[in-house]
Order: sequence, then C-alpha cells, then structure tokens
Amino acid sequence: MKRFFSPAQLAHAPRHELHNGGFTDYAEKPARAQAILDAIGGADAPPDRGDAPILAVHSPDYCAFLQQASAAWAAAGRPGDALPYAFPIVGRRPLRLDRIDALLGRHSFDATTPITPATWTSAYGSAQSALAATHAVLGGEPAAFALCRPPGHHAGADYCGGYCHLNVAAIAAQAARDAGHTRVAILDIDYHHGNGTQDIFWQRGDVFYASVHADPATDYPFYWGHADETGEGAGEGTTLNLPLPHGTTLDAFRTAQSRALDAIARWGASFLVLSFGADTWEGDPISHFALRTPDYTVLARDIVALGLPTVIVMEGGYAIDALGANVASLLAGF
Ligand code: Q9C
Ligand code: ZN
Repeated sequence: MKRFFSPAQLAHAPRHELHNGGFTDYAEKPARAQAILDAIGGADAPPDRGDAPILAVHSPDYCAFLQQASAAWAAAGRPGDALPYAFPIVGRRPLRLDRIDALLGRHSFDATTPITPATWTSAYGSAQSALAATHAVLGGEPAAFALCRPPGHHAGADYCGGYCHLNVAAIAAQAARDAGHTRVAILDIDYHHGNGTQDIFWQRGDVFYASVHADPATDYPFYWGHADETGEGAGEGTTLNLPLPHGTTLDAFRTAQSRALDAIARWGASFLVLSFGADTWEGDPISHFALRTPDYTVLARDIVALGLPTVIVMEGGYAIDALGANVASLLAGF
C-alpha cells in the first residue's frame, strides 16, 4: 500500500498540555510518527498541492491565525507555546479579536492544543500527506495510508482542539468530492468522537459521517457525539454516532462498526475516508477501550469487504511502544 508522510510533520512539538488541572507532557508527540514509520517500513514525501484544498474546508481567517499565532504570542512577550485561556461565550457578538489572547480563544474549543512556531508547517504537511493518499486512491489504488500527525478530526472549519489543527479527513473527503465523487463517506474509529469532522459536514447531504467512539457522557469532547446527533438541513440523516462504554472489546466494537458500514453502504457512498485512531487499544494512556493489536486486522477486513476505494488517515493513539504494531495490524487487513 502507498504510504505518505512529510518530515515537516515532525517539527510541531508542544511541551505541555493542560490535563486534569495541571500540566503534563504533551501526549501527541513527534515520536508517534517515528514509531509508525519504523513499523511500516517508511513512507513517501507528499507533493505540495498548495493551500487551495485546505481552504476548501477551513476559513481563511483561521488559516491566517494558525500561521501567525505563535509570532503574535511571542510579540506579546509570552514565553512558551501559545495556549488559549479566555473563550467567548457562544452567541456573543460582535467579538473583538484585536489581541492574540482573544484570537486564541476564538479559534480553539479547548486548552489542550498549544500552537508552536512549527504548528502550521507540520499541520500543512499532514494535510499534504492526506491529499497525496487521496489522489493515489483517486488514481486507482484500492487504498492508501496517510501518516497524519498532527491529527485532524477534532478541528472544525475555524477552530482547533484535541491536538488537531487541520481536519485531514475532511480535506481528503472534500478533495474526493471535488474530483467527482458525489457521495463520500467518512468512517471514524478513533477512541474520541470526531467533533470537527461532524461539524464541517453537519448540514451537508453529500458527505456521510459515521463514528464509533467513547460515550461523550463520560469522555472528551463531551459536547458532541451523542447518538441523537444526526445532522441538520440537507445533512439530516447523514451523521451517525455510535457511542460505546468504557471497557469495550472487539465484539461490541465490531458490531458497532458493522452498523456504520451498513449505513454507509445503504446510503450509496462511492469513496471512503477512514479516520483511524489506535487510542482504542487496551493500553492507551488516555483512553478506556480494550482492543488488542490483532483486532485491527479484523476491523480492517470488515472495512475492505465494503468494497470502496479507501483513504486511511491517522488520528490518535498514544501508547507509543504499541502504536507501530497497531497501525501495521490495521494495514495488514487491507
Ligand atoms: N489530557 C485525538 O485522539 N485531551 N485527540 C483529553 C487528556 C484531549 C485526543 C484529556 C484528547 C484529544 C486525535
Ligand atoms: Zn482520539
């Protein structure tokens, strides 16, 4: 299988994240990418397709913010990584966004996603990897893997969060739409609900979003991912959320994934984007499911049986010692 990764994706390396009221080491480390590369035998650098496919999903203001936030933070005399701490109340208008502190809160939904001088460069590289895999599949490959890091599924059209800046799954899906696929599905099997992906396609009837994830009643991102969220307007019925409890093992996960696959097949998708997180693994340090390494091969085979051209984009997975084997197990199923 073709695999894509840009060395620029290694540069984003925040020091800390806010966790349980204190600061801990940032979980979404560059070493994650190296562990995956070692396990899958490397990857090709993606060509640069420019920012148009990114701007097809994200707002120009938000992209400008990602590029400038770190310098503005430093210019305001702040040490360390740029981190939001003041958030606008939903619906309050007009917003005054003169100050970097105000901009950070406006374009973030949490305080776990610092911006460094390299964030834009790495997120841009991650998006280019997703686009390279997408174009490989559009060109006839049955499947391709984008080693996306930083990940993407928590990022909305104009906000970051959950270690995500550019929504690589959405960028891939939109590129497939723009290449002529009229019905594109995204299957998200990261431990966490992909709130950003859901938001981006919430009112659209041309992209189906299905997610299997930890119940937001107990888990991040809390405000999204409940079973009664099904989309709105033209998008009514094209969002499917399948929350599962702590301790979930292969059987229940596979059953839920099969429900998602059945819905995608019934809807008539011609192209699939798989948002893959290995944070469903039993030993993940920030998650509470109990999948085992060989289970990813089983899940992959069920996805292959759908018979759709598939772009796989990497999302979460924080047990670095097991991450390579878990990704290799998934790719083995393809
Ligand atoms: N500090 C992805 O898997 N933090 N993002 C939860 C622990 C946010 C995970 C609390 C978790 C985001 C792509
Ligand atoms: Zn996750």
